[in-house]
Amino acid sequence: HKPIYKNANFPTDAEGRTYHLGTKEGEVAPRILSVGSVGRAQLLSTLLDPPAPGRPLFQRMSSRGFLTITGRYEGEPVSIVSTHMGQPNMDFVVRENRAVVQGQMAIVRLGTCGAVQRPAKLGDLLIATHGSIAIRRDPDYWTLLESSYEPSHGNGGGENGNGKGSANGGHANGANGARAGRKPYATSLPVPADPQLAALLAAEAAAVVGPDRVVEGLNASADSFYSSQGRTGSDFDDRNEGLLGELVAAHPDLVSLEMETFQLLDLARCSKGSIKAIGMCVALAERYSNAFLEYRKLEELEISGGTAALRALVHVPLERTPPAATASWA
Ligand code: R1P
Ligand code: URA
Repeated sequence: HKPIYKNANFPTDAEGRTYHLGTKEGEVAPRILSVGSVGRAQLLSTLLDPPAPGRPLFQRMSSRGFLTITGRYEGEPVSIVSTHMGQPNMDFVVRENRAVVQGQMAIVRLGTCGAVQRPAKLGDLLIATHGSIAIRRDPDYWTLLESSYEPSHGNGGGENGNGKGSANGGHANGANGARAGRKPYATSLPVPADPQLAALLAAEAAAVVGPDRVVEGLNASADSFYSSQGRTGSDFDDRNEGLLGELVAAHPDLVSLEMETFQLLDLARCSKGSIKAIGMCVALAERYSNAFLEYRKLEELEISGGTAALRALVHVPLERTPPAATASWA
């Protein structure tokens, strides 16, 4: 049957299930491991405590392909949620899980990423202890490159746009003025990670893989795998040849480049104290050498990272709220 959604502001169906993740109160634990793919969620669910008789793992795949698995790790309820890729998907995961969980939450992302500079190397676990910055392609930069562009209002095109027939020379100069100082890629200020969760995760990661394979620093989350991560090619006019160099020069502590951590940390920062969050990634690519990890090695690293993430999740203190009486894991 097709669900009927009520309330366009925050749609839920008649059972209280969210619109994209499809879960309701009682199905999701306050401690969440967010992973990029369904396969990683299924792989890491093998680390959970064996289901007790009469208490199987909870599993639900939503119509949009978000998989939620809820069970226990070291006796503590946890959920593993496949998040897919990019900031809008992380937005669904954080907001829709927040809506179906009572009390304080902890969310750890385990992803893959590019290692931006040494000492981070292939296969290392890179932890966003210093927080995350967002990198966004600014389409206005290209719009304003077109000489036919004509700002429709006095200064509608940007900070220096002079509009039609301006004193400094008509259409093209209007666009030039609007373009002044604009860069093809905009970077945000950093948002912080939860320091307690970061310290726990770093200690657990070092215990699992050894301290020389854990690197802490700043993360950058881009709005593309390609352009805004500085990947170059001839099909598009991306103007990103200098991007990686500029990022490293501006942020000497930058270690990882991927696509979701910023959104997680930004929403946690705006959660009125109700979400503690951190991101960790397996370095799948070395952006400084162009090496890419052999894919057959990834599973073992996902298990290592997942083990560290689950341990940190169950050990971080949360202000407790009794679970809903209907909780499948209660
Ligand atoms: C791109 O290939 C994807 O891999 C990284 C990026 O953040 C993006 O989601 O993370 P995941 O492996 O968690 O998906
Ligand atoms: N995921 C990304 O987003 N970038 C990389 O370089 C590798 C994985």
